[in-house]
Amino acid sequence: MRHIWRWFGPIDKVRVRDAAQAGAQGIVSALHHVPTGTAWTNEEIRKRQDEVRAGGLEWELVESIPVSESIKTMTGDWKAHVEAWKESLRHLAQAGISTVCYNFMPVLDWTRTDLRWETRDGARAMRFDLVDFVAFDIHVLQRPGAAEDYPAQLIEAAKERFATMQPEKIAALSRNIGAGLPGSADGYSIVELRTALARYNGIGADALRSNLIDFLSEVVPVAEELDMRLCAHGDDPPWPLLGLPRILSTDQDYVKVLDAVDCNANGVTFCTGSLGARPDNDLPAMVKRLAPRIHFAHLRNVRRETEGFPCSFFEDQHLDGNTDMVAVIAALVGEERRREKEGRADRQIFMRPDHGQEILDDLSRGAQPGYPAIGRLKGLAELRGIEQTLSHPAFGMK
Ligand code: DNO
Repeated sequence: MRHIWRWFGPIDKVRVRDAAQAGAQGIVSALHHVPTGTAWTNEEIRKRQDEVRAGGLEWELVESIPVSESIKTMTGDWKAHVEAWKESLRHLAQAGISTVCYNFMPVLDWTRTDLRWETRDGARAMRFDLVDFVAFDIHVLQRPGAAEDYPAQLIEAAKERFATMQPEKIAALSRNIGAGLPGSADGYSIVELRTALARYNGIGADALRSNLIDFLSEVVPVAEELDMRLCAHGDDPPWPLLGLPRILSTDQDYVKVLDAVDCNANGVTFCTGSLGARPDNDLPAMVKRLAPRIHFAHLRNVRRETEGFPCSFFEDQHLDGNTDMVAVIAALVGEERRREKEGRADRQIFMRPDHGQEILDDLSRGAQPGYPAIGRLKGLAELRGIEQTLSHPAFGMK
C-alpha cells in the first residue's frame, strides 16, 4: 500500500516533516479554507503543493472536496456547485493529483460526543456515547419527534444523564456534535443546526441515494476523462443521526451506488473505523467484495461498548478494538496482488493510519482532535509491520 498522512495545511500543529519522520510516503490534504461550492483554483492548489513539498513530501490525494448541502438536497445553487466540483477536478488533474475522497453524509460529517476521553492508561481517545448523544438530540437540540427514534430505556437514561449535565458539558457536546470535527465542511450553532435539518424534511434514504447517483452521473464521467478516481467515504457512525438518512453504512449500500455508476472512477474510501462501529459489518468480507473499487483505505479500530447499534464506542488503538485488522490488511494486500496480475496502473492502494490516540507528547501539543503525531506514528508503524509481514515470501502469501 502507499502510506500517506493527513495534513490539514499550515494550521496543522503536526508538520509535514513530522509525517515524513513517522514513515509516511505522501500527504493527503484539502483546501479547507475555500468555501464549499466554490472551485479550487490552480493558484491555491499550487500553493498547497509547495507547502507540502517544503516538508519533503508530495500532495498525492485529496480528502475531501466537500459536497454542499445544496447538492445533497438538490436545491438552491446545486447546479453551480456541481460545476464548481468538476472545475476543481480539472484543476487537480492539471496539478497531477488524481484521487479524490468525498462523503455524502447529510449535515454532519463524522460525529463524536467526546474528543479527549481519558483511557485507562491516561491516553486520550475520541468517543461516541450514545446516551450523551440522545440527551443532546432530545433535550438540547429539542428536535421534533426525536423521542420516536429511540427505545424507552435509552430515553430514560438520556433524561437522567441530562439532569446531571453541567453547562460546560452541554456546551462541549453542542460544539462537538454541531460545530463539526476536523475536515468537516460546515459548523452549526443549535439554531443553524435546526435549520439545516429542516432542509431534509421529506428526504429519506432513497431520495438521498438518488441525489448521490445523480451527482455521480455528473462528476464521474469528468473524472474518467481526466483519468481520476473518486472514492466515497462511509458514514461515521454508520447509522442515521438526528433523523437524517445515511446511505453509505453497509456493504449493500456501497454495492447499490457502485452498480448505479459502474466504472472504476466511481470508487470507495474504505474506512474501517467508520464501518466498524456496526457489529453486522464484517469488514474483511466487505473489503473482499468491494476490493476492485477501493482506492483509499482508512485504517483504525473502534471498540464497541454496548450491544447492537446504534451503540457507544471509542477509538481504540489500531490493533485493538473489534476489527480484525490483520484480516483487513491481508484482504487489501491480496487485492493489490490481483491488480498487479491484471496489469492495472492503479495497483497500489492508498492507505492512511486513521486517527490515533493522544499519547506521550501528543498530550501537550494540541493537534487537531483525532490527528496527533505520535498516536498516528504508532498506528502507522503497527499497520505497516503487518503489511510487510504478510507480504514477506517467508510468510507464504502469494
Ligand atoms: C474523520 C474523517 C472524515 C473524512 C470525511 C471524508 O477523521 O475520516 O472527516 O475525512 O468524511 O470526506
